[in-house]
Amino acid sequence: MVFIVFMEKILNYINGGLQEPVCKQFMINTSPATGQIIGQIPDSDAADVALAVQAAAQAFPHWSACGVQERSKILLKLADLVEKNLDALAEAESLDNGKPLKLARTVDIPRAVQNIQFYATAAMHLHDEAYYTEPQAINYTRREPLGVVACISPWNLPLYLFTWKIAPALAAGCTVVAKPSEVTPLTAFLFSKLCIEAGLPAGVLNIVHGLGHKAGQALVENPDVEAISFTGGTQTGKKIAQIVAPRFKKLSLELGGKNPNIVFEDCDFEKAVQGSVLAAFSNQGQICLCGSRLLVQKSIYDKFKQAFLAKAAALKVGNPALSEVQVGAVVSEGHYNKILSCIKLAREEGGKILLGGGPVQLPAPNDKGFFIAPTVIEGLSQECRTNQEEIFGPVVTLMPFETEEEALQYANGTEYGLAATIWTENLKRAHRIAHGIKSGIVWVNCWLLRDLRTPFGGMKQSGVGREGGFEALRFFTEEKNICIKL
Ligand code: TXE
Repeated sequence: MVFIVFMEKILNYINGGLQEPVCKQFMINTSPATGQIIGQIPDSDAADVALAVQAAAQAFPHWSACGVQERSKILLKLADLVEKNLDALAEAESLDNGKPLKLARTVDIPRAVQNIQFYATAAMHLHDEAYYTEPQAINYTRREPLGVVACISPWNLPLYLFTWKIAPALAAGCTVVAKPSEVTPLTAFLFSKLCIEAGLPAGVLNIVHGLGHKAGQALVENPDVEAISFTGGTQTGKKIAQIVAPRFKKLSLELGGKNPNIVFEDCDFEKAVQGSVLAAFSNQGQICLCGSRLLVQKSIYDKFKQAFLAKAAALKVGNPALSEVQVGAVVSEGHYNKILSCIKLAREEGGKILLGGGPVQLPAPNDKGFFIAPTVIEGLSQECRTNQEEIFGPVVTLMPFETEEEALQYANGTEYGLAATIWTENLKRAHRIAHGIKSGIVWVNCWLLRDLRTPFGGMKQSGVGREGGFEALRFFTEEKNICIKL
């Protein structure tokens, strides 16, 4: 299949076919790197969600009962098709999101392939428990797929996070209604065409495009949806939790972060600088795992600051299509304005801008794009809003600390608890700090090194539940214990 991504009229994927929304209303989709219109997005509402949920409910008995091998075979075929279309999908992702094409080609799309392959095979290894209740009974526990589930994904890693949710749900035997972000709907649409090509039975996966408060909320509220797997902002997560709590739906929330990146004086200096730049500015800082608070031990603070600034200043901001570009456009005009207002706030709070601090003006065809220079700020207190609130852009703060206790106090001093990175060559210190940090993920001397078998998720306001490995398969299934009297 050859995709033509320019001026794409996106359609919903419901019951195995592509269709316009019931209301026939569309929104425009723009490329953040040029400001140009690149297509139309269905403005779906509760009527489309109802059709999708109905299709998923009809598909559930067969899909859940056909056996894990059958599901695995189709999912692996789908993974192959995504791999075959890697270039076109990467181009679409870069066009839609503003991220460097190279990043989409080497990270986003390959990871989407891995997500599907991983869960297509992992599901075959999910085992049940059995207990011999001597001498009178045998108990065995069956994990049953939940039914119709909702997967709601964000715009920062569109196909990567979309497949990270739907793959375990489908592999576990659930049928899915998915809502990709309205900001970056393109690759999910192209993916729906690949589902048709792969022979995924009608209704097993349904993709409804539209606004969060409209299509998304209708999906969350739908009484026939058994569980919600959501990745996005903490405020949206709270709203969803309020809706589903009285309905006792299962809920997995992957939310924001304000992650500390802690550099000790005994680190491997070059690796720490290199890794910290990557953690700060990858994907324009729009990854919930980005290290946006750089905590550096006082004895090496000045040396580290100079080296970090030099590396960050050398990052090439520009047209995402060019292979030498490392920082592309941020995702939308709204988000661009949000990030700029955060930088303004940092100034008002007394922050000193060491690097960047505003937009980058590029020549045509990117003169109307949303580019922000990698920005480094120092001189702010731990308690100020800039150090407490998620900015989700290419903006980091630098803070010195003296002792381990102080580093831990700063690291844990926000309402978030998603990820942390520690740079030290002292193994005992690495363990001590890793154990003291309240976050779901801790990286030592690396960042974003992922093994899909490991639990992934946040503490505190960063979320509820864990994705990854068998955790996700357990989320999409429910135990039933069967006790047989001998
Ligand atoms: O996310 P939203 P937004 C953070 C980041 C960003 C902020 C807001 O700080 O600045 O969140 O981003 C759907 N019912 N992250 O506004 O709105 C929406 O359509 C059901 C962190 O773009 O949370 C989209 O599909 N669904 C992050 C998805 O939720 C609703 C990734 C996420 O959108 C809904 C992105 C509703 N009421 C942003 N409202 C991460 N953790 O990786 C919205 N949606």
